[in-house]
Amino acid sequence: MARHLSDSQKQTIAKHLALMHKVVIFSHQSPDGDAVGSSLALMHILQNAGKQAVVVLPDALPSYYAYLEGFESIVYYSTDKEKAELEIVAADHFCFLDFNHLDRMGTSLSAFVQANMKPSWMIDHHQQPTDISEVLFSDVTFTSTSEMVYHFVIQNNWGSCINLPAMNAMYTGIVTDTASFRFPVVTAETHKIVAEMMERGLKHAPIHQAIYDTQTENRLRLTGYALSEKLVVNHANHYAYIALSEEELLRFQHQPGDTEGLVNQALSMQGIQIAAFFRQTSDLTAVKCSFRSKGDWDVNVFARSHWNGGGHRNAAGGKLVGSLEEAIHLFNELMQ
Ligand SMILES: [Mn+2]
Repeated sequence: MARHLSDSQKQTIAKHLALMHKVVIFSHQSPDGDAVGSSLALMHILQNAGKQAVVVLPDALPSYYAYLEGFESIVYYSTDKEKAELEIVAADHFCFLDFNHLDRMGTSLSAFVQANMKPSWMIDHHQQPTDISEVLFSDVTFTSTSEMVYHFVIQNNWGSCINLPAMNAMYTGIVTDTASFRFPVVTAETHKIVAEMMERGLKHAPIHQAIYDTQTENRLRLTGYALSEKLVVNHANHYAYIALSEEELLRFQHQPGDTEGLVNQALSMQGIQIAAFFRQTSDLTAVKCSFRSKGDWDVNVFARSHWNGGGHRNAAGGKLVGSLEEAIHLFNELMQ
């Protein structure tokens, strides 16, 4: 772990930069604000450095990220596989942002990338990275991959390539991964970076508004339903969870991102140390899970050990093949 790139890493990066013409930037499944923010930021910066760059994501993003410049240029493997594969084959360099196992892109995209591997950079702040890239910039002490992209660019002296679209994207990643600067991982340096971006013209208020004040009526009602009807609390063992079936999600015409943050609401209750959110996948074969904790309770280990997932100490996710009832049963059993 290092907050700084080594001299040999910088030399490798400079060598790559001299050779690269066409770059594909990847992030993880169910992309969030940091996934899209770090990816679009690096795309803009590489484009300003005279490179062709495109972002390929495994599946759809919440539509409220449409304010980000370059949003419309993103290629989604789930709906535009052919175009994504053409970009992958034609590229001479890959960047992997905000994830550290190729599996996090899904089995099929991961296999295609591996079969067409190029020199690559991996920039990420999750635990236990795989060492598959020529340049691995991995450090769990950063708030977000977006903050790491800023350091990566400054440490390689391409600061002049950071334009307003790149700053909007990086700020989005920092804000969403820190729940608006509230998590312990936020440092004075995080605020200094934001201050520097504001001096260079970043306007923060419209970004908060676009992310947090543009909920649809359906999303707000789904939140209300989940909290009043579906929240299960075990006060004795200090945990709470919400589980939603596909039928319930359809009733509220669920869109990607609509259930984001529900798990944090469960955790916000007095006396609750661990919160979970479960939702059935649309094909009904599996359950997606999110876990949050307060203090030392390590949900990364919990998600890795039992839920085919991982993440950070206080925020992690996973996926279980099986029914919603099976997931809830397992969770209750593990929490005893
Ligand atoms: Mn992140």
